[in-house]
Amino acid sequence: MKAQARLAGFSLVGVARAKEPTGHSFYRAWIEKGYHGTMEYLSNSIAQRGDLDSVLPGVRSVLACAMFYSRPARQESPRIAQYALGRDYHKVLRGKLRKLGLWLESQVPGCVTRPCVDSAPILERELAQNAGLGWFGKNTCLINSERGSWFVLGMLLTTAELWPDAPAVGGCGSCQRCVEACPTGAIVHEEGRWQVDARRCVSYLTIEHRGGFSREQAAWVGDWTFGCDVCQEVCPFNEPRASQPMRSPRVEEEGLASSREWPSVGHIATIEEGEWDLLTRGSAVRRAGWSGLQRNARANLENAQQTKG
Ligand code: B12
Ligand code: SF4
Repeated sequence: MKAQARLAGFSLVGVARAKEPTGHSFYRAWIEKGYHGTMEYLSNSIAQRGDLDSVLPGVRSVLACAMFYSRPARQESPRIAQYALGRDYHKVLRGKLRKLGLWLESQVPGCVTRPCVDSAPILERELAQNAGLGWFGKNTCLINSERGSWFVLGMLLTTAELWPDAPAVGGCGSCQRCVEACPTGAIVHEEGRWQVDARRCVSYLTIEHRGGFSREQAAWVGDWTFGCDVCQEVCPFNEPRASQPMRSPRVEEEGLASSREWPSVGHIATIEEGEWDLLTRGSAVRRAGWSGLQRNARANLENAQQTKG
């Protein structure tokens, strides 16, 4: 199964038992504090996220897969998070997981599989940690000790019993680079755990937040037009290493790494709906919506003006 997943282009692959997540009470407390902002799909699915059986009845195992997407150069203007520069990873990963699922179903007659990339109510990072892929950093990203955190995750849930891996162990030690570099102070330490108050997170504001920005929110966004990579850029585990490529082998041919041509921030601030539609087709950037992307670019322009003034 793992060999098949590697052939499909995944760099990290592991198996976790489908058990009740230990971080579920933490998840609930995070929601109760309102840290999810307006992401109602998170607050509407608290119970489901503690019960994998509600996503796939009879589930026994989870195949956790990671694909790396790091690029040689960042996209500066418009400033867009690296994961979103190529083809929408949801589509790329889901297609691969679906094929892996069909393969497993052919090997284990009667078993059922379900591919999940973000959309299903599951705690992907905890499952991936249990499958040995990486551990939770202070920025809450999953970090692999050898290869860093520039990866996206996909899960294949299955009723088949697969041999589980050992959970990943590791930690940031005394390093606080991400906490200090976060432009909005979104990474906080409460109840003995590091967590992200999404309401202050630039990634949330530019991707998930709906409606206009308050003055404070507009200033927080800075020059980011979509997403934010700051807490990963400063992470020492993400320093490029010759021995460990920061991209998965199939990333280029899948289009996950290829950049499209982005118009200027000024252009995006007033982009027509039809042009936005063409520009963001098949891209994760579409998630911000037409008015959301315009709003982000307008905030970028205002912030640039203020810096000049
Ligand atoms: C909502 C969401 C967001 C929100 C909230 C982020 C957050 N930190 O929670 C926002 C919009 C801000 C966001 C931003 C980003 N996201 Co996001 N996001 C998600 C999503 C859909 C749910 C995450 C969630 O449940 N959050 C709630 C909090 C409470 O959960 P948590 O932080 O995972 O908390 C767990 C741990 O704290 C754990 N825990 C704590 N201590 C301990 C101890 C032990 C022993 C154990 C077992 C567990 C444990 O318990 C909690 C529950 O499991 C996941 C996909 C998914 N379905 O999981 C992607 C996901 C986490 N995001 C991802 C990415 C790539 C990003 C960005 C990097 C994108 C960008 N460049 O802009 C940023 C990173 C910002 C950051 N520092 O977190 C990737 C992460 C890959 C990785 N290497 O970690 C995921 C997995 C999507 C994917 N399929 O690849 N995201
Ligand atoms: S993504 Fe940006 S704003 Fe969000 S926690 Fe990381 S550094 Fe802070």
